[in-house]
Amino acid sequence: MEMTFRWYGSKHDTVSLRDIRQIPGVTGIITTLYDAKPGDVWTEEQIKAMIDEVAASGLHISGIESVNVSDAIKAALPERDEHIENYIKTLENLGKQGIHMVCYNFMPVFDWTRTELARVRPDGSTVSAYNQQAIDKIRPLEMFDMMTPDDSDIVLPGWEPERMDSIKELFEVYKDIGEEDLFANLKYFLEAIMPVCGKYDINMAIHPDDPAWSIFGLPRIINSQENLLRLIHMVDNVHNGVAFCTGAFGTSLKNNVPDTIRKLAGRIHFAHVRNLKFNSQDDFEEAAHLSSDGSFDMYEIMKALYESGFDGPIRPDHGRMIWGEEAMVGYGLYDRALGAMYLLGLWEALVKNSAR
Ligand code: DNO
Repeated sequence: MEMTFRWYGSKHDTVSLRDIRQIPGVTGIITTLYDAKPGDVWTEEQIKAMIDEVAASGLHISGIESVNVSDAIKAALPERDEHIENYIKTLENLGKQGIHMVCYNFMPVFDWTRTELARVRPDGSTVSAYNQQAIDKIRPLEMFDMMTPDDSDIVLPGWEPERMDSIKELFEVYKDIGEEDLFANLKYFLEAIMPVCGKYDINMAIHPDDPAWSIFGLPRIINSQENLLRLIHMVDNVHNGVAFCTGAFGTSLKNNVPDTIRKLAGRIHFAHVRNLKFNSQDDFEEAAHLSSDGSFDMYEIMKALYESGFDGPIRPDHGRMIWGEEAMVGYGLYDRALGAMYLLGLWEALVKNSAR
């Protein structure tokens, strides 16, 4: 296990590599070419520049989150094969530069979705939150207003405006695509990229849908234990794995988080570990990483990762805004640093206990 931290690059992030370097135990950075669009080829020069910038701070890149998969690939549009070719070239260039983990998602149109970006918690911190009734009341286009912080030009990851230019057409495209079609398109994509992943030893890590159910009638498939097992078996190659996000997968109270981690042993290549506080199945908010601040048993989650032999990068996720920090929602420095410390503490106890 390596403790890592997500960083959006010096152009976009309020958190610096220097700040991250000072969090005890954090050695790896998870980042992306933030200005690349889904379907683009990432050149070796671009990748090298990113690697060098991180290395200069005494840290290293532990993986990419994300190389985004275009809707042309997800929906099998005419440009699909061209975009897959480009994805393969990107993987090849990443592999040549020594990067071995790539996170992606297969959610149509929208990435992670929240209905509030700054709900105030009893301790005065603010967090993002989800309320199903709020979603049921709005049209998909209005999602952008919800995911755009009021008083800043910060763009949330997954909600880059240019990705949303063709939203109306995309809804038309997905009208006829059901879950089985989406599974078939995912299989097609994975089968095409497995050879390059084998050649460069790149572990693909799919991120679960957040929330773990269909919104606005769009199909979603990476949302239950059954479907995650189906995913790893349908392309039964160790490089076809999961970015296990406790907060995304755990949005559905039907999902047993530790049990699913154990069942996916050997195929979890990346872990996002965070806590959620449920007010009901239809209303939840982010919490501090500490078990008692939310609804999850974080010790059981870390124990399941430890006992199933998890050996990849792990990162804290969706921190609260605390101590007056202004940053990208969920991605400030302070609460994620606290989260990293807590997760490292749990891990140290697990290691020492099992050695005895
Ligand atoms: C949100 C993130 C997601 C995730 C992508 C992976 O905070 O966890 O945007 O990075 O779904 O492709």
